[in-house]
Amino acid sequence: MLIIDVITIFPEMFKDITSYGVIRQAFAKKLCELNVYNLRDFSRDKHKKVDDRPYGGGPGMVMMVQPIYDAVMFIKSKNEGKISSLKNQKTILLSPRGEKLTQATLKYISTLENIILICGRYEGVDERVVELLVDIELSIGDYVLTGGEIPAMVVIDGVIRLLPGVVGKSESLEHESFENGLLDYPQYTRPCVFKGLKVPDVLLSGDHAKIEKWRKEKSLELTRKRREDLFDKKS
Ligand code: 4G1
Repeated sequence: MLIIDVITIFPEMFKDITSYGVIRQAFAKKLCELNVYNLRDFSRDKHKKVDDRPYGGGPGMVMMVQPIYDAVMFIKSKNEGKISSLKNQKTILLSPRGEKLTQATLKYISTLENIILICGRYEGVDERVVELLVDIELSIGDYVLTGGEIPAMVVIDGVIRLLPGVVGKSESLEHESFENGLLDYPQYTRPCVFKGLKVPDVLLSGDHAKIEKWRKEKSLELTRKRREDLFDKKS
């Protein structure tokens, strides 16, 4: 059972993420738990303020350390007794300067008992959050976003499908090619012809050895054309 705790100023953004498809089934089967905390509930300010102006000046606002510190401590004490070892509890900050999220990182996270995801907003968080609380900083990629909430949802989605019992054996084999470091081969379903475009004959041949060879070739060809970085790692 993976316990996922999220700290955000926009908890409503997470309302629906457990309602669809295999993620919904995972929660129905109680293979994981998601708790979303409103950072403002940990503010000590009468206006529930959680951000302030940056020391040294400059544009925008910075998320204050105290509400985040109190939220993490609250979550850790709530989870005491629910987890077998503190080594299996990690506090993760979603941040553009984090290590790039990969399938290998998701696999590692799927072995943990508790992750506490901190979502930044504004210009980011006070550096003492990182110094005092954060075990891992993760980034989903190099582009500018308005907050860490969508990156946190990416981690949640990617990690839940890896939990034992969530995705069946055959469905998980479907993405074996990417886990092998290659892109997926092209897929087709009925009809056999659509607007003059025909499904490749080999897929209708019933020759499973030939089909497998064709798919392998297509995977390699697509990876070489579109993702030279992945292709070079293979050879
Ligand atoms: C400098 C992208 C700033 C963004 C350079 C991927 C982006 C969290 C992520 C930013 C964020 C680059 C992520 C930027 C993210 C504070 C609140 C940080 C939002 C914030 C390339 C804004 N993966 N971005 N800054 O986007 O949190 O995890």
